[in-house]
Amino acid sequence: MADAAVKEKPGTTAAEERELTDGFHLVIDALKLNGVKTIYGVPGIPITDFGRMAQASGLRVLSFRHEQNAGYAASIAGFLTKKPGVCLTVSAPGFLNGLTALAHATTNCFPMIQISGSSEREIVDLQQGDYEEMDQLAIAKPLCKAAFRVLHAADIGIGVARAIRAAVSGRPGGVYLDLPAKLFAQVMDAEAGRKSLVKVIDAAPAQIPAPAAVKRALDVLKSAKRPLIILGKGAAYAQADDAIRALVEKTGIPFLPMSMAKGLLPDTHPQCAGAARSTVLKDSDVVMLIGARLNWLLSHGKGKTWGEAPKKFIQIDIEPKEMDSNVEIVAPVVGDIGSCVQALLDGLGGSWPAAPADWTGAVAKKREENVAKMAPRLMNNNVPMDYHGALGVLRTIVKERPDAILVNEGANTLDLARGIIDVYQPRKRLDVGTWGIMGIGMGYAIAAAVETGKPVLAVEGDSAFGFSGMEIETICRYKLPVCVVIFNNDGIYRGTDVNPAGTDPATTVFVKGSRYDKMIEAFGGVGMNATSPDELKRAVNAAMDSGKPTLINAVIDPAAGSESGRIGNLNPQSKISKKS
Ligand SMILES: Cc1ncc(C[n+]2csc(CCOP(=O)(O)OP(=O)(O)O)c2C)c(N)n1
Ligand SMILES: [Mg+2]
Repeated sequence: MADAAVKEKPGTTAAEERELTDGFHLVIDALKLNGVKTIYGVPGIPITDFGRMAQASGLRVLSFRHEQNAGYAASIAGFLTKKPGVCLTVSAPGFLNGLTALAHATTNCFPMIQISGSSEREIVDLQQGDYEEMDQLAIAKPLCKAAFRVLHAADIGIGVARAIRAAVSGRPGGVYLDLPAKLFAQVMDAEAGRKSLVKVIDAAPAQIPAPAAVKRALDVLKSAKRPLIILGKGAAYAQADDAIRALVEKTGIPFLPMSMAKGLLPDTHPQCAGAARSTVLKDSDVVMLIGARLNWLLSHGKGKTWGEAPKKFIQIDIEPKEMDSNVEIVAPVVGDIGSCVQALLDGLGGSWPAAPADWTGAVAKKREENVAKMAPRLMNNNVPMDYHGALGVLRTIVKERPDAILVNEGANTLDLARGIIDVYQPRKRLDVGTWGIMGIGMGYAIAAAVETGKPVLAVEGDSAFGFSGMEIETICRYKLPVCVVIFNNDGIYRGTDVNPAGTDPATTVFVKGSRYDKMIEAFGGVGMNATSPDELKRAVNAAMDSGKPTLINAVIDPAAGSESGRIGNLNPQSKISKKS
């Protein structure tokens, strides 16, 4: 579909051109005025020229191969920067492709704005069959935090401002901004246009917790015999790293980081209870949640995981509705994480009693036992590789390169990497998040490299990689320092399943012995095949040293994984053993 190129209009003088502006330029000016620097998207009608003009104006416009990956990139850009990541899509199909990522951003509380071109309102509303006809605003609405449509060029400034504020204020989330094709070409007086722009002031205002709520929380915490702090990705998002560390260290309470909160304090910190997870969840008596929700990832705060003993929950969250979502919260502290943690710190005073030594000692003992049990498995040099041998190598590499960003998805590849690879700095581990979604890999890797300038190590199940694999061309095109390691076990969970009917391959297996490394060579990247932990170590170190786009095919024993990784218990079970 060839779009019109940007051309000077015949018959207009330069002076006349200067006095006018249009929808294209107003959207660009509004985004730039509000500090947007990067747009992630896929071009096409009606936003091709918009992308060109945005790029010409100095915005970075990164073109992807599929909108979902551009959307995931925008979502994680939002997480990393506390500013809305912007994803740009074409009408109907492009819009829908991006929408999964927008819903994902909302679920994970990442600020993101999907800006989508859309077809002509008059025709869409009469359902007369326009090019890519769809009532996009109506479809987006239930899947995001807010959705807006702008019909007049004079409203672009306010529309962009509303989108930004909705995305980042309170609990962050995804926002949809619908821009029909006609809007882009609408012309208005340039001076009036400039005046119509809105610079959002204090887009995410601090939300200070009530002193009484802080005191209540501290009283509960003080009464604890076996306290535990759980850090969620909300805590990582807050960028209140020093205050959080001070609170943990001053109280001496063991802490458990959720997956994307790993590294807020190093996993090797003496108070880290990551390797004693089941013990601390079961045996704690007071649990303080900081930016973590009691959803499925924490077994809803009840049941076997949490043990028999009565438990009191303190919860720090910006969203009041989060309180009592699953179990009673005896001390809700509502406010932004930074303000809440600072208020708690201030309230500790100079004589806060250290967490009881019998409890911290028991947790430390359990942790050391578990770490010691794991250690020999991580040092194996088996061929074919198992997950532990391969991850043992990556664990050492991340320890030596703590500023690299680790992107991780898969089932076994995810669950085992989460447990094995220690993280040392905040916001260095990016993964499947609340939904356990496959497909975030390459989009996250691209945005992580672009937004932070740091090297990226993406550890991917072979199935997980397939969801966004074409973006290795994007990685090569923009010459990003991304090393992708594919844990190739010939399939989903395992590569050993057999279809009892003997016809097609089993549903969970792929082509055996695939060489994913060959794919990146097609785009000028470096491909390597690794069959042993030693080979894997050499290959990853070479890639990280070079900073060149690299894809390493790590051959994993097809029999090594388990069904659904660590969450096989969530699979429904058929009670009927055989159906004829
Ligand atoms: C969007 C999406 N589709 C499907 C799934 C179901 N699913 C969970 S893990 C997984 C792939 C696991 O295989 P792989 O990435 O190869 O990891 P392995 O366990 O083999 O190491 C799939 C398809 C999902 N989580 N998200
Ligand atoms: Mg696999």
